[in-house]
Amino acid sequence: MKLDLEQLAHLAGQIRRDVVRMISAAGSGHPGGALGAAEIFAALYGHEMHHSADNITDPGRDRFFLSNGHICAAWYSVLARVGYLEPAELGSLRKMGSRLQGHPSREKWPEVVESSSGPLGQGLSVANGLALANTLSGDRGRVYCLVGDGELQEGIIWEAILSASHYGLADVTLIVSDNDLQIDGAVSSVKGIQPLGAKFNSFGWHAVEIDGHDTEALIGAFAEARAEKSRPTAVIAETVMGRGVSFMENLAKWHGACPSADETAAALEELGAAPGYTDYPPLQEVIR
Ligand SMILES: Cc1ncc(C[n+]2csc(CCOP(=O)(O)OP(=O)(O)O)c2C)c(N)n1
Repeated sequence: MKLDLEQLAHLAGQIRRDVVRMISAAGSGHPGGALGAAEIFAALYGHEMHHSADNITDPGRDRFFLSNGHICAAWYSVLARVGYLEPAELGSLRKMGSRLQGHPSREKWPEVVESSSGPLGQGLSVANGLALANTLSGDRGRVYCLVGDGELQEGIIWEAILSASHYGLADVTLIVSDNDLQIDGAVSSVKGIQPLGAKFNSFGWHAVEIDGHDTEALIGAFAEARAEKSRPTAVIAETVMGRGVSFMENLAKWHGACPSADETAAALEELGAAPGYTDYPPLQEVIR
């Protein structure tokens, strides 16, 4: 799927509206990081990754790991928008028995969720393992892993960062949603992790630092990663928690809070929802 920049902007907008509606309907969830990653998901699934909803388990497909599992509302939304599930199913987020658990569950959705996530820091280790297996088997799908910057405060992930460069896993692209906020406030005040670019470079990675809301820059960074043949690439994407909803932007409170009915209506209006917007429109109406 190769959507153009205008279509990707529509897709990112729809992801944001879905995120707000899904979390509001569920009564709980994590809107801040999900809203901040809308362009990342749009660029990955709408342009960069080799994948098809018509052949979900194609062994040569590119793989995606959502290591910061709490922002899964945005992931489920983009999956719906590119054909992996009916948009109406998005309304089942966090419901008993749903495939769309509050943190991605491989048990509930094995064809899509490569590894369950929620406990932070683990995704890159599994992604590395898959990339290594791909290298050994000659099956050359690329591997993408998304993490939050607060997640980089976990020790395990730095071991995985070392492993990826040690094994020369050039097919691994790690995307950091770098919003300087986590559950307890500013990442820089809880436990600083900067300068990230210099850290990744010194750990043997190719680091690219971009505006994570600039879809063209994301596409360019992914192309750079694809051209890199000996080192893994870290795309350090500067993002804004709650992006697109003014009263949520840059506030750690919205890491994991559910908007009230009034806040939901205000957020949807700000995100460009049509008056009386109640359903989950199909893809054709989103990327027209
Ligand atoms: C191992 C582990 N420790 C703590 C938590 C609790 N926790 C959930 S999200 C979060 C903050 C993550 O921050 P960040 O990755 O920056 O995500 P954002 O707030 O930007 O969505 C924490 C500490 C967890 N899920 N796993």
